[in-house]
Amino acid sequence: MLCKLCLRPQHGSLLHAVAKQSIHKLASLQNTSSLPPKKMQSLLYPFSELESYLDRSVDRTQFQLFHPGLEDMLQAEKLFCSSPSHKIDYYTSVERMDHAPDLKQPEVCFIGRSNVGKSSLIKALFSLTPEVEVRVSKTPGHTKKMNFFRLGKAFTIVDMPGYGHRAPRDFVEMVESYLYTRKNLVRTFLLVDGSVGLQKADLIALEMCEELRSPYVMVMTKIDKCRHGVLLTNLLKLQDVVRTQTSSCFPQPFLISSTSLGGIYLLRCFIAHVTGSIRLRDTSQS
Ligand SMILES: Nc1nc2c(ncn2[C@@H]2O[C@H](COP(=O)(O)OP(=O)(O)OP(=O)(O)O)[C@@H](O)[C@H]2O)c(=O)[nH]1
Ligand SMILES: [Mg+2]
Repeated sequence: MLCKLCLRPQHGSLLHAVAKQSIHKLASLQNTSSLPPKKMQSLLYPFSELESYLDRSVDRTQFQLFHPGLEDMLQAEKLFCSSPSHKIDYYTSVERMDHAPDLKQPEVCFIGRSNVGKSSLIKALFSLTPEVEVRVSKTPGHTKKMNFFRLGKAFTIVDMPGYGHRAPRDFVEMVESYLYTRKNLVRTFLLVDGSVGLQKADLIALEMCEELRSPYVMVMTKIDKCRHGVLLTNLLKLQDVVRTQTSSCFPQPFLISSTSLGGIYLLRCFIAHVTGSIRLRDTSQS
């Protein structure tokens, strides 16, 4: 029998499938436990690596408000593993809000400039289920539609087209009307490129989120791409804007690398928490 994808004998097709869907070696928390403690700590809590560069006078609390333990993160991780009773799948893509699926479960969405790493981040969240296809690209403006992914009956994740360079023509129509009207939306994640820091377009998006008055969270992406000093400077500037210019934004920005998976376990746990899918052991940390 021939594989439909590569027209090789079936054992070849199996190899093809395995190669195409290979799991990142650090996709699960269990695999990170074999790492040296300091490395594991920085993958789980990326801020810990930057902390030593901070002046003693800087208050660290705002950077560690959400600081769950390993057990909470393990509980959250289960929601990102597909099983017969908890199927994770791509559901649909739409260009217009009136075509959006009528889903009842809580929803979270990812917005940000084109190329900031929205689709890559979602792909990293789904690194335990590589069969769920999330398309990423070097070319800005790749995601043209709103893409819905279901995690069983627990919650939905929505990947949005980016704003800025090569954004789809009807971006505003599509994304703004989603943000203004989506009833089951519980959190918006606004992504900023950690290696370049806040840009003018990001501040416009931030203003829009403020206008909406619904809860949102800042995420710094691509933290593997720049030196610690640059990242820390960009993080402090962002945190300052969040502290002084926002009222609906969660005070703690999340740090993410979709390449190393740094910060992914913490973000999985936060999503599971805000969608009401897990109960944290120590609620003082939420
Ligand atoms: N080094 C590094 N590169 C990243 C990271 N996240 C994304 N990238 C790269 O950034 C580029 C854009 O990534 P996408 O995830 O497609 O960006 P997007 O925000 O979905 O872009 P649009 O769909 O165009 O809005 C790709 O070349 C990714 O490989 C990261 O954490 N680290
Ligand atoms: Mg995309």
